[in-house]
Amino acid sequence: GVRGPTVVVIGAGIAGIGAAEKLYQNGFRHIRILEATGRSGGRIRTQSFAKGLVEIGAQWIHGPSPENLVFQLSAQYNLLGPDALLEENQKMDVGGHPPAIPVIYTSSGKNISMPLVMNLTSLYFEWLEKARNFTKDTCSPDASVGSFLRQEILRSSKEWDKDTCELNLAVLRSFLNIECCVSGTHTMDHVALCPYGEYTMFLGLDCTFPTGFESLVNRIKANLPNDTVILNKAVEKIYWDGSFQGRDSRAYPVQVQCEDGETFVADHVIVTVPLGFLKKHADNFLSPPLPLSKKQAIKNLGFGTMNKILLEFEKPFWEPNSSYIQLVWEGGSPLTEPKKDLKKNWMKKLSGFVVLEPPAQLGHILCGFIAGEESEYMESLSDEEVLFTMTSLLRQFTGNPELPPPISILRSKWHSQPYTGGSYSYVAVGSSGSDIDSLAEPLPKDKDTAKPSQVLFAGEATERNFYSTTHGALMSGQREAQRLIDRYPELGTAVSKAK
Ligand code: 6YU
Repeated sequence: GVRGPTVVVIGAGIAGIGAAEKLYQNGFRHIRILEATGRSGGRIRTQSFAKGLVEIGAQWIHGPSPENLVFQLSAQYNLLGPDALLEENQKMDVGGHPPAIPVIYTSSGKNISMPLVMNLTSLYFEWLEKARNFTKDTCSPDASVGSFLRQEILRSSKEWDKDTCELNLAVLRSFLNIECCVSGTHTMDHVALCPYGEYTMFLGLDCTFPTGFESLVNRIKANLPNDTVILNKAVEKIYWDGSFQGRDSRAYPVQVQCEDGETFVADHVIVTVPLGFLKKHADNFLSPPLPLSKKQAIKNLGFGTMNKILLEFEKPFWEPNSSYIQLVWEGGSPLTEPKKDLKKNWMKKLSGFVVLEPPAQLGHILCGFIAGEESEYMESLSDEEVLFTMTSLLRQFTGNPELPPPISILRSKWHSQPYTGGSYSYVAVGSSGSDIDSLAEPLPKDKDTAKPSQVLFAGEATERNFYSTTHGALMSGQREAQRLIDRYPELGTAVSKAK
């Protein structure tokens, strides 16, 4: 026919915007992005706070080096500061954790010696490295990263005398609280051991965006015609394989139905909704329904919560040049799970505070990180309650009962966002990397050459080696765009002729 293919993209996060842009650059001219909320960017979200900008979602480019698509584009669009562009920083191997030396605060205000912390840190990193070396042939399918770490801790703890042991365990508990933030999970006991090493890290010292992470999304979006993204258009159901009424069903195989009743027909739809949304709606989101393999992948893969608590202070109480304040609760241990009474204990899951730079521009801001059920509980509290708890906590840890409270607070609440339902995905015990591949599989399967795929799946959770990141999300969007581009070679030819 003469009309070019019509593509509907669901979700205006970086996966959706990235997919649309790649299609557009390859000659596709009928593209719509339907976004449920009133903004694009999804889990990339920059907001004004204090005297500057802060990130409510993604914060760092993890592994900013030339292989990383997010780094590539951000550098190309001039969105990075001078440090990020230094070649030596792009070559740095930080193993997924920035090499910041933390300032440690303990719940009794007791000092922990630096050598003790350094020793434990290097032990802990050795264990994490070991955890990444398992494969499905070398470990039991129900093993978790948590159970593995516990075993290593138990082994080492036999060599510690009683006093050191208690303190070491308390410090290791706080490392685990950080790890829960990194994996976006309630406990590392939920994170599968065998596939842990499939997650791949690029070289490079993590960096941030002086003008906000969202400036990258806006820059990519600017390459699309103005009316491509339709906001406040939540999709309720996808009818595919011509399974809908009306004359359009003869011309188009897919119809997308929105919550407000509006419908859009398409040749292809790219679904980029978060795994957290799919977990709630997998049964009714498609007609015909999702195949069993996909439903199982959606159920079994992990999608937890990690939130930020941003606090602005009139004056910093921390030492100048501190970059990370780590909280150690004495009496805590990685060998036992924290107490269940969330009202009383939720704040003990807080792993610590990143000191946001540059202070001159921003004001004095600490960004707290908290994962799991405690983080979800925190979402149910009021700003006043959280501010009050943070003030008491900091007074306790600094040993200064007069410490002035923060002058303002801003929090993320990713678990309660109906179109997100958490922070990011992980490979949970009971699932494996092949579940990620099932999730990414288009419908009908691509191999069936008679029928081009109608429903394609992208988003952070569909990238087997780069899930939970912005670059993984962007790669997934481009991957699905490429799948369609390969189907319409004539469009690409038209573009290169026009050039
Ligand atoms: C990164 C980082 N980072 C912190 C926090 C969070 C995340 N990430 P989107 O959700 O963006 O878009 C989907 C859209 O669909 C959305 O707009 C919806 O509204 C819409 N939608 C849903 N339903 C719909 C419907 N029915 N109809 C229409 N529209 C609908 N990544 O690179 N650096 O520092 C962080 C961080 C608090 C919440 C992060 C970070 C994750 C990224 O933000 C995320 O992956 C992408 O933005 C997702 O893009 P998308 O397009 O797929 O979905 C070993 C090992 C361990 C593994 N983990 C290690 C890495 C640790 C991850 N880092 C986390 C750290 C921080 C601080």
